[in-house]
Amino acid sequence: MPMTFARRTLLASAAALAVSTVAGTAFAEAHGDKIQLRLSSPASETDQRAVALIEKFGPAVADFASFEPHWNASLFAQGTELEAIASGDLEMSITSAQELATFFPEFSIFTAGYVHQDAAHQVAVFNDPLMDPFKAKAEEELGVKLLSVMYLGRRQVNLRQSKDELTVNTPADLAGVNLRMPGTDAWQFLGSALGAAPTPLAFTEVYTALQTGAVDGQDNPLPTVVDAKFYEVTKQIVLTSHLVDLNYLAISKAVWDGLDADQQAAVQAAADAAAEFGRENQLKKEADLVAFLEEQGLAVYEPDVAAFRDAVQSAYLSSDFAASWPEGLLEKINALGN
Ligand code: KDO
Repeated sequence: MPMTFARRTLLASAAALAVSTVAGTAFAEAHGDKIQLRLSSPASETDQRAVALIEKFGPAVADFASFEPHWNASLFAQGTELEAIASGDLEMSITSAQELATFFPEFSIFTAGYVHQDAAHQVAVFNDPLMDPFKAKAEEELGVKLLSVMYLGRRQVNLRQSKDELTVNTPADLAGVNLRMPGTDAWQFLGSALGAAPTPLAFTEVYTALQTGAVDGQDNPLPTVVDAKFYEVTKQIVLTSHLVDLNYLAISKAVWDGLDADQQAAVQAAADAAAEFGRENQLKKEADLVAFLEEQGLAVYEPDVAAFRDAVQSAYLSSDFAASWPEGLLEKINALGN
């Protein structure tokens, strides 16, 4: 997975920008303007990460910042937000390890199936010193500061076919299944590791693709399946729990550096409070939604999860991704879990 020339150039200009825009931020403040914090995300405004940011983050920084979220990828397309922050066109995003891995391949360790064990493990990993070099690299080379880890949930396989047409027990049962995965190498690899034929597609196009049969299925946590109404156009959910998925709440390093110490402390506290609030709500929804989905007529069942775990883990360990993981890091991550 060599980094493209364009991405290397972007990294170089992001590092320069991180220095040059600090003065711009200070200028806005000196004129009594609030600091503009635009956030772009493909999430809907009813997604629990969005609700948490709207209710907990924005109000907590309102004295000095104007938090302006843009949902449903209405400001920047999914996967382009980091570039937008790096080039000074956006202040915040809810980014993913998969997106960061397109710049820094070692982030792929956090995209590997069956590595994170649960929401608490994600937090322990994010707050552990093992994350420091990852955070430093994103700040220094991309101009993006990772503030907090947000819980998206356990990703499950969600298919158009009924269980009678296709019952999934092991990865072999997904052979030939055209599974939509988000559009980066790390996501596509996960789809293949599950045994499926992955197709890249932006999140905002998934509903229509399922409705028209352009894809056979998609993977996301249950709260997303419900929030995005994918249950209206699918018939089964296979509880593979193949990725305990996270997103990072990210802010431009240049904007961060333009804040004074009290403002930085307020932004950090607001980010942590929003992440915690969103995590609690998402966990509650995850626990409650099986019943709702069954009421909607979907079959929801567990496959042979051990078979999926074995196949996915061995696919990663023999991949180019694993070759980019720092020595001993997987063991350290595992040791922070149960
Ligand atoms: C998705 O595209 O399936 C995904 O779940 C990937 C996540 O990293 C994140 O971008 C998420 O979409 C969006 O926030 C929409 O929920």
